[in-house]
Amino acid sequence: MGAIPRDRAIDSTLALATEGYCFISNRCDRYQSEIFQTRLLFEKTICFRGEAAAKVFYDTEKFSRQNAAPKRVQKTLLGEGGVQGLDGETHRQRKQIFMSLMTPEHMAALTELTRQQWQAAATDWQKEDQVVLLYGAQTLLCQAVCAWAGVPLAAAAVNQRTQDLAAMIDGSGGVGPRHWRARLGRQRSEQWLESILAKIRTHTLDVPENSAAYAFAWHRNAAGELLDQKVAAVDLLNVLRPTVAIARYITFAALALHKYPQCQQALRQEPDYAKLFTQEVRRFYPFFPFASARTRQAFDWQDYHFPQGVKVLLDLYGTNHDPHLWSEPEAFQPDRFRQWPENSFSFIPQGGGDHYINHRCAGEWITIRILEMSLDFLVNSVTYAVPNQNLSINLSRMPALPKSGFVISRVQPLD
Ligand code: HEM
Ligand code: MYR
Repeated sequence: MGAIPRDRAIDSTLALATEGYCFISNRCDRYQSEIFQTRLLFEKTICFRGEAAAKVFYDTEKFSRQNAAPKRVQKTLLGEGGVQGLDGETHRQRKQIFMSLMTPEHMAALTELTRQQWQAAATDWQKEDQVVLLYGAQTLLCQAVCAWAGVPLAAAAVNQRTQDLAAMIDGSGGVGPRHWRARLGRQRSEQWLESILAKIRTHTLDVPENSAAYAFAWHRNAAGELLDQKVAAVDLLNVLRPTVAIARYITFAALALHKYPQCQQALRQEPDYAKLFTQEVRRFYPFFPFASARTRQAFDWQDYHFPQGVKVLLDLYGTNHDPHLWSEPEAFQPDRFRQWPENSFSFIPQGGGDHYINHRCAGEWITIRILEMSLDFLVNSVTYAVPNQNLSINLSRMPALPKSGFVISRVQPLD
């Protein structure tokens, strides 16, 4: 057995805060090893990256998600009692509720609702001097996903609801005010959804049978029991919040269109180019840094021993930028996906493995569809200018964004 290389510092939490998305890769490079052990939040933690690491990380015999995410991330981004912390059969059944929403027809309905919102937004934006694309996209996605999910959203409430959902995402890796805004956003959002679920359950609100609100209100477990109302709210929120998070990918996509204008030409000329471009946006830009789990029992993997109950981080960003897997990983090249053999363990922006059995993102397919649709809209249905602004991305801030949120001006919808 080899020893897992050890990070020199007593605790590396501060280094994680300053190195952000590069924290794991920096140490892999430093120790010439795809795996190392460190201490984060005063807990021994094994970090690794790459295809082989992802394969073992998604072996459900070896890893558990119980008590895997830090409390502060549960209080903000994830919530407590939701699908992300479940294992085994309980996880599979809860995950199925999400996956049952992902039929091609139902996903197409969300894409269409989103297109309509884009159209309405672009018409409004004509009257504005400038629009921050991140905020605009968040708002239109919030409206589209609420309509899709059967969650009533009054026009007067759109801004507050959007801000609360966005705060949970933006504050997930933050401390101080960012963290507290995220907590408040979660508290208000959970209360809101609990009251909607209560109305559905008492038949004072009617929602379509194929909607997410209906699915979480009426799901029964093997014993015939409904979900606890708070847990149902947490998981309904697990549909709304991440759909609003797609605005961040849209912002990165707009940045890529601006930085690599030759891609605009390709997007107009080649119908399939949007697919390649979307994949490269998801590979290249920093979003979800790493996934966390705990070992169920002790086991040996490759040359290394993993003790029972140890915290393990799989580097999602680092695997997508792994020089062993990607040529010129720091170059934005949609064409690399032309001959790309589908692989659930080397390209993992939204987790790896199987969508039904593992914790891989339930919304990956709708993320791709909405991104492709939004790209098409930005390239073919609207014109805009990009004024001077700070577009730099700070990789030590998690989650990351272009600093300005991508400001656009002179928005003009095309007929
Ligand atoms: C899980 C990323 C959009 C619903 C995840 C995971 C990641 C991720 C990294 C965890 C993988 C793991 O733990 O192994 C993203 C990113 C998105 C996005 C970057 C871009 C906006 C969405 C959307 C939905 C969604 C639109 C809507 C349904 C979920 C759910 C889980 C999840 C329910 C938990 C799955 C489970 O624990 O089994 N996502 N996601 N996500 N995502 Fe997403
Ligand atoms: C979602 O809302 O579930 C989808 C996207 C959220 C991405 C947030 C990125 C997380 C930043 C740091 C958290 C540390 C995770 C252990």
